[in-house]
Amino acid sequence: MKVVLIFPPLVLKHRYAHSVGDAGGNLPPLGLLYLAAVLEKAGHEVHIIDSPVENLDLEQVIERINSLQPNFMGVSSITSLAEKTKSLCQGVRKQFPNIKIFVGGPHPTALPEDVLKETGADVVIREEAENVILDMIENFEKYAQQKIVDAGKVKNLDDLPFPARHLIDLNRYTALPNNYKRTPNSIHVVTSRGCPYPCTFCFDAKSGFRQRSIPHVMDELRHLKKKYGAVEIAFWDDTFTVNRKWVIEFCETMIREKMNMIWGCYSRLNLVDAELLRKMKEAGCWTMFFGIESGDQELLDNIKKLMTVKQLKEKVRLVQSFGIEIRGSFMVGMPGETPEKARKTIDFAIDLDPDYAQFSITTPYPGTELYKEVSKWGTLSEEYSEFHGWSPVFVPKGYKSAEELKAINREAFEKFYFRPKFILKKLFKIRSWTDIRRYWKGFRFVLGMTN
Ligand code: B12
Ligand code: SF4
Repeated sequence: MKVVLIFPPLVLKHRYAHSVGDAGGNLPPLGLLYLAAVLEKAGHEVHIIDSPVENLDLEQVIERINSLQPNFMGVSSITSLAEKTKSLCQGVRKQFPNIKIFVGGPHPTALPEDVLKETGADVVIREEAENVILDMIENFEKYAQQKIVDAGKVKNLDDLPFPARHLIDLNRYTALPNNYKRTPNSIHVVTSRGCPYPCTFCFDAKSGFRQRSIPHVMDELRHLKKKYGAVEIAFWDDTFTVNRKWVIEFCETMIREKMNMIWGCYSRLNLVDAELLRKMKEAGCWTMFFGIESGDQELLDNIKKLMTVKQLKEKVRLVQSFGIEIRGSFMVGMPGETPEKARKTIDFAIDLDPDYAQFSITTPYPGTELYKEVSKWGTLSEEYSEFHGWSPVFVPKGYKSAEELKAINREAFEKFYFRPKFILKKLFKIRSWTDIRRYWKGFRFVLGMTN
């Protein structure tokens, strides 16, 4: 069978709600590449259309489908792309009625009935589709009768083949400027899925943590080094350090095997300590992303952060003492927030002084606890195309308007980045042309966010 798997069109300006220059920040669509690998292993022909990266609009995607004439089309959807997913499915259904259509990804997982109705797809698959995709392609009628299929979670991640990266041009993917050091074409890997924590705004809260074995991950890293010359890896696990013992062993293996790769990861501040950080640094870790969220205890409690402001500060200082760069993520427009409380968060960010800070606007995605209880905290827009983290779709009761929240978001970027201390620190860190290029891109990104 011929299967085409698609990520719908999305331009950078819409994704960030501001003009951010050529910031980069595209990563290979790992979910689709895993599904492709499962199908290819069984002998099916798979094509990937990653519209944002290939700069395709809906018409061009449909032209591509026309030239490919697949038997099946699978579309990946997130909330901000619900409308685009609908137009794509309806357009293809109209022009090519013989193509069987299925959709999946976070948004269809959260609202399967709505997505089924709007898109007119034959099948909506919830959750991790590797569990069912092959059987669905080979026994489609059974699934078409069921319409909504719950694939559940993949229990043993070692059973999965490596993502089919050969189906895309990796050179087209460039990381955000604060996310690479040696080469913009940083390659990303996921060693675990799910997160055991309960943050109310997060789509992956309490999603059942599972991790690959170290030999399985090392095999993938060796393959990436050999085939693509990978010298830098970004681990995009939700929370890389949930299993401390695993991380220590992994680091020891990286050191023992002299992998000579530098890497970064996402983590939680309660899940790092001195010994762990020392090992990570020794094994090549140079940057970590932490959700810090707020400098106000009440706001942290409202989202079930399970940490105190004091703990957050102590742990940030600890990571800084190891010379690992910190990308701190803060939120504005949190449940219970007022502009005064948001300013407390901005001051906290400045006091912590991470290497980079992002101030996203709280977005209660369907499927999250916050989405379910949102009326308790404020008002929510139904304009799904704006659900990407940079538009004030949710206005807490403590704000007069969405405009007021937008202004606080701008203020946060301005106050954090346009500080002489921050600018000087960056200038002193310049070591190469790569640094100059990425700081320039980063500067244009911040300028965009403050306009
Ligand atoms: C890596 C990542 C990115 C990367 C790569 C995105 C990509 N193209 O894959 C980058 C940095 C580019 C990115 C950008 C954005 N992201 Co993002 N991202 C993630 C992250 C952290 C991991 C995704 C991942 O690779 N998981 C591992 C793979 C194996 O799982 P998966 O992608 O979910 O795919 C599985 C299932 O979902 C399903 N599936 C997925 N697609 C399809 C398609 C079909 C047909 C089927 C049947 C099944 C299926 O099967 C897959 C295999 O099990 C998730 C959080 C998370 N843990 O899921 C957020 C997440 C997906 N991102 C999110 C958002 C909001 C965005 C942005 C809009 C943010 C922004 N404004 O910049 C943009 C969108 C632009 C874009 N091109 O995606 C939200 C989506 C929430 C929502 N309901 O909309 C998430 C859930 C994070 C969150 N805030 O909670 N993201
Ligand atoms: S925000 Fe981070 S720690 Fe909290 S549930 Fe989501 S992935 Fe886990």
